[in-house]
Amino acid sequence: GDYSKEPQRWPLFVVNAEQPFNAETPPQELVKEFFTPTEKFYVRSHGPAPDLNAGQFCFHIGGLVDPPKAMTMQDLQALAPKVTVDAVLMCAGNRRNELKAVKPVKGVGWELGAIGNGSWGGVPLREVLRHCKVDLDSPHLHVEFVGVEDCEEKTKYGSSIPMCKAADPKGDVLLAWEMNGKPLTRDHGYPLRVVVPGYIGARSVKWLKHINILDRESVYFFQSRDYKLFIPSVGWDTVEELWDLAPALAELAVQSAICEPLANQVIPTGTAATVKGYALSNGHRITRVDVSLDDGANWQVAEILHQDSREKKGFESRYWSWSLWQLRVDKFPSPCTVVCRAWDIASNTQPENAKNIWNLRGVMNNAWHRVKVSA
Ligand code: MTE
Ligand code: MO
Repeated sequence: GDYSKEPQRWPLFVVNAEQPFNAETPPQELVKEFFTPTEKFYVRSHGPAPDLNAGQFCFHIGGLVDPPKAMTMQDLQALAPKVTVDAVLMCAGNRRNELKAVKPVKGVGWELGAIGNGSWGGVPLREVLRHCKVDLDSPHLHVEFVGVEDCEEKTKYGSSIPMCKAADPKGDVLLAWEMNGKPLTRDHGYPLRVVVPGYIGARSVKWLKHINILDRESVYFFQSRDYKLFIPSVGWDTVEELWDLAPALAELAVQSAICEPLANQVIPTGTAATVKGYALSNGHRITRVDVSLDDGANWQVAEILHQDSREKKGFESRYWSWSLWQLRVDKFPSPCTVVCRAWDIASNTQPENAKNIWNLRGVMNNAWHRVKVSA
């Protein structure tokens, strides 16, 4: 790939790979604001960042549509009123380094910052599908998205979601051209990307070029040979015949992490400090975040500071943003291990140990998050 025209980037990013660019937000920056500022929002790309011109851009809707259509940005913006959807994007590889610490895994290393909360502006995918007279009620159909760029995996970036998500008015899937009130930046998919709330970030295809209606899942690498979950006993020697049997990851699991204090931070014994972090689920409302200051022996309930408002949503199932939380501690019992775990409205909670959910691609780590604090 040609990396000579990459955009300017935020100097405080924790860069995990330069080419393609993979960078995460430092933990303490994540909990500063409910909406992650665009320039600080993690970037996960599989190839060079395309440099496209919105005025000349068009995308195509093909596959099981008759006739196939091409649309410009103007066509799209004229199709239906713009809506905004507030939603987290999180990479399935977020917190991969904790799995790596158990046993080596393949994939870009991430701490807990491959996540951000954005406000996305665009047109519901449902409106575009309806405009193309796609059968919205066919549960066997899948909607495939393909980006423009050539990935280091020697293929286009392609992925799909089931029609029942794509066409669901409560699924809030968006073809977005705005992020936090401004046009998308190059790193985040300018001029057009998909936003699939509640799903792993990999399904929110950037630099969207093709939408294909299929009667099967996408067979692109990122759907069929990546982003799948296996039992810890499966290694690279045994995985080959298992890829097609394992479902592609889609919905997120309940997740939370501690952003303050930082790992190995010094908090003098008996001084006051605040534990802060994020929590989210697959759209289910976060109902409780528990914090332990003694490695899980005793728990306290943290205060939820900010989450999607119920009045606005009117459902328990469209909390696509994260919840930010804190626990004020008057006298910190340092040295100690701080732990957090979240619960959602369906009483889903997180597994205790990363060891038991280790998998060879290092995805979907939502184990209790632990941070060691020194005295
Ligand atoms: N879309 C394209 N075209 N190319 C990519 O490399 N990466 C995916 C997804 N969409 C990717 C893509 C992955 S794995 C994630 S986690 C999110 O985009 C990251 O979105 P962001 O870089 O805007 O945070
Ligand atoms: Mo990702």
